[in-house]
Amino acid sequence: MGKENKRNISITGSTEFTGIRLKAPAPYAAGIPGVKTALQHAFKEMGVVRSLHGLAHMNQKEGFDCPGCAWPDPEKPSKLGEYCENGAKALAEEATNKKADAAFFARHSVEELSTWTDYQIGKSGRLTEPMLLRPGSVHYEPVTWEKAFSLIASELRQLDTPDEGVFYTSGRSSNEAAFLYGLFVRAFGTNNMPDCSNMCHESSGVALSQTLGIGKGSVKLEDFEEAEIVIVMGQNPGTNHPRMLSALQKCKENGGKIISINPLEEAGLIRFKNPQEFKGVLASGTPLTDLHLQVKINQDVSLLKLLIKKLAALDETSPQVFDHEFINRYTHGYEALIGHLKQFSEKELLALCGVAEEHIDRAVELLAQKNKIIICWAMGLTQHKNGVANIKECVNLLLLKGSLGRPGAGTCPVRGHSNVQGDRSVGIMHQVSPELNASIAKTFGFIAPEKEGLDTVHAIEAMHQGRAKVFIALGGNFVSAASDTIYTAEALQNCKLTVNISTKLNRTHLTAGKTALILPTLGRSELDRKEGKPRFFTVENSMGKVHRSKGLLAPASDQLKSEPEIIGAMAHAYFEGNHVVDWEGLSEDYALIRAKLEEVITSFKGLSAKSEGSGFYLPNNVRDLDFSKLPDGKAQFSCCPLPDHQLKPHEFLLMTVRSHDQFNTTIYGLHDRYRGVYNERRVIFMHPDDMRANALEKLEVVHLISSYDGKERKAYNFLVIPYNIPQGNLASYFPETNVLVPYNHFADQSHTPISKSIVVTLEKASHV
Ligand SMILES: Nc1nc2c(c(=O)[nH]1)N[C@H]1C(S)=C(S)[C@@H](COP(=O)(O)OP(=O)(O)OC[C@H]3O[C@@H](n4cnc5c(=O)[nH]c(N)nc54)[C@H](O)[C@@H]3O)O[C@H]1N2
Ligand SMILES: Nc1nc2c(c(=O)[nH]1)N[C@H]1C(S)=C(S)[C@@H](COP(=O)(O)OP(=O)(O)OC[C@H]3O[C@@H](n4cnc5c(=O)[nH]c(N)nc54)[C@H](O)[C@@H]3O)O[C@H]1N2
Ligand code: SF4
Ligand SMILES: [Mo]
Repeated sequence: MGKENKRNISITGSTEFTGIRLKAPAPYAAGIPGVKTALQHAFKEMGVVRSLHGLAHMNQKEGFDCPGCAWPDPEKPSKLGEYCENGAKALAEEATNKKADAAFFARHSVEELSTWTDYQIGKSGRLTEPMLLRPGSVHYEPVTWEKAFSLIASELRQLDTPDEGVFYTSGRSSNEAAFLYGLFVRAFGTNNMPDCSNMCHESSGVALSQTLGIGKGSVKLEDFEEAEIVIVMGQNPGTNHPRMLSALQKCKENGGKIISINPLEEAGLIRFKNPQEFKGVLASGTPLTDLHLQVKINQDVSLLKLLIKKLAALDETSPQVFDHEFINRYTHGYEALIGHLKQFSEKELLALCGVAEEHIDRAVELLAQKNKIIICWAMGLTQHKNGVANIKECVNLLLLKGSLGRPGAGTCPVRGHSNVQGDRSVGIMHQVSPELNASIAKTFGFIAPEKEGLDTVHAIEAMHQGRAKVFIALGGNFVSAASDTIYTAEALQNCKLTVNISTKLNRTHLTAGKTALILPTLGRSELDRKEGKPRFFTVENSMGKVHRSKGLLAPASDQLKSEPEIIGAMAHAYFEGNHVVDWEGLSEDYALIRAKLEEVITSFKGLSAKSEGSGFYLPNNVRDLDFSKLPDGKAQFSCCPLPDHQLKPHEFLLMTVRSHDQFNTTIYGLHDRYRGVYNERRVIFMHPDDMRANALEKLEVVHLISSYDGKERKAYNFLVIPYNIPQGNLASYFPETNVLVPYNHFADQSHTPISKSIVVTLEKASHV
């Protein structure tokens, strides 16, 4: 805990059990239970009228973009409703009628709140007015907006260098808010802009930029209708991107095949009952996965190398297996890749990946015949030490098959937060972009800093070591989302000031710096009005399409400010009106922000007009097969080493995943319906043979221990559940297990924490 911070804060909250019930894992996704759960959540939090009003406008052209994930809306949204169970839950969470107001904070101290579970904290309701936590105090108290902004300005001015400030962003902010925030941080003088991407798809961004010249995916939604094969790797769409199942369903209906690659057999990938269709609710639904490759955790590179090696052998006898015309014309490094593969024996790769050879051969047979292939992936590939290599190996396969830049084929990194991709596009990044800086200088007349800033893991270290002293977050829940919870909490508590611009209370408000502010803001779904006129903003979906979003529900409180208003006022207070940018003017007029955004980032040219209706696609060089920015002007093959895990006996690889009832650190409920776990989150999924070998009974209580660089980290109280998972592998939920992830172990190049391959041992609770 920080030296001057004497508050007695529980970092992890309660570790008590909540009363587990187990059932068999679900045989299908969505259907009637999906609709029922969606409406139950919405009605309970928002009441019937507000729920129906909100849901009817979500993902509709004149409405607001779902605050859930980044999956795109179809061209013609259904009048029946264009949302899924989790979209409804996300809305219910945001548009709840409950309030965490001044009376709430007077009743509950931060010390008391810190002992609550994340579920209890989240259920306290919407933040309604700015709140201040004074040094030494344990109660947040109301503060005026004016005082809050002048406090921030004064703390920022007292820093020895702008690099002592850290400015985090979570991916729910609009393009307009994120652009303004990035502009302010650069005008302030630092590139310390860690963001949730650093913990998420950063590995995808790095791998795709290096191999294909753009850090984003290449497919459009309609490509799923034409794809012959869709590979879904390291992703659980049934829970995290539910409407992706409709796209997979269309692919199947058109004769496509689906291969899933995952240590778990996720229910959402087995069978789908589309609740938007009459037949989907009543009949047995669509079987989705044709072939499941049950890979061991972090052995995707071994698996992909094996598939490619076998395909290469077939290609020697029938050279149409690979697309040689494409390879010759568009790629670099083919010979090197084929040479590199000779280092590995099929037997070795087979043993490493743990998949049955007959399944591998079936996959090879399917892939050999087809060349319209889409690979979709998410956190199961990115959150490993070799996260970047995982994705480069996917690119290798697509390049060999010529599966890029043609209909029905391409890369599909499925993004998490609803505007995480847009935030990056408009300048939220810790790296320096000379083009962006030049554009800023031209448009605004100030010089943006040229020193690379801190990403998430390095920002934590800097705050812990006292090199950074003010932490400001535009959304998110930093302490629970980041790795090494206790170390990260200490880092925040070390700060002189922590500021959270938030919609809901979360643990980061409690692991506060010496002084802390909560600045409550409008959510996506809420009516944002200026002088009586409703305003809209823009977002970018997972497939690079930018469109408008306009909230319509009555705001949680009349004291809320929009994100651009908060950022503008903060900047205005800091510069005291002495700056080349008219911060106040910009923050009030989103059209003006858009006009400047178009000027600074040329791919957004025409934003104001083109974002109308279903929006517009940003340029994408892979779609045009233009690799001119890469070495040789070609797409790059990569020769990636195998992952290196030397596990000792009794050590396991643990992946930290999402339950069906959470959105990241927001816990909607305590069930994980598709995996058959009810009313409990402190569970650990384990292979029955591993349980026997370790003399563990079903529902026995264990503690999880990770040990890196001689430091032991412990997560207490987990119930063992026998599950269909590869031997030597374990699964549990985040954020409860983030205490185990060492902050200084992360992916090469992308610095994404290793949240999906943590080496752990188990300790029986009774032994303590
Ligand atoms: N309802 C809901 N929707 C969400 C979110 C949420 O929390 N709740 N979060 C949003 C965000 S920010 C994101 S980034 C996405 C996350 O979406 P996902 O990436 O689907 O989320 P995870 O639960 O982390 O699931 C990872 C999947 O990868 C598998 N996996 C783990 N390790 C490996 C591996 O080594 N190899 C392979 N092949 N598979 C592996 C796991 O079994 C699991 O199925 O979802 C977004 N949408
Ligand atoms: N172990 C482990 N750790 C992980 C992951 C994992 O798979 N395993 N996944 C990682 C991933 S992929 C991600 S993206 C990060 C997520 O990291 P974050 O984005 O930091 O976390 P969230 O839980 O999404 O943030 C929720 C909070 O955002 C605020 N909020 C919600 N909507 C809005 C809004 O419209 N505006 C503002 N200003 N605030 C809002 C609310 O106050 C809410 O409490 O976590 C990462 N951490
Ligand atoms: S798939 Fe994602 S964006 Fe679409 S409704 Fe569901 S949660 Fe919202
Ligand atoms: Mo994410």
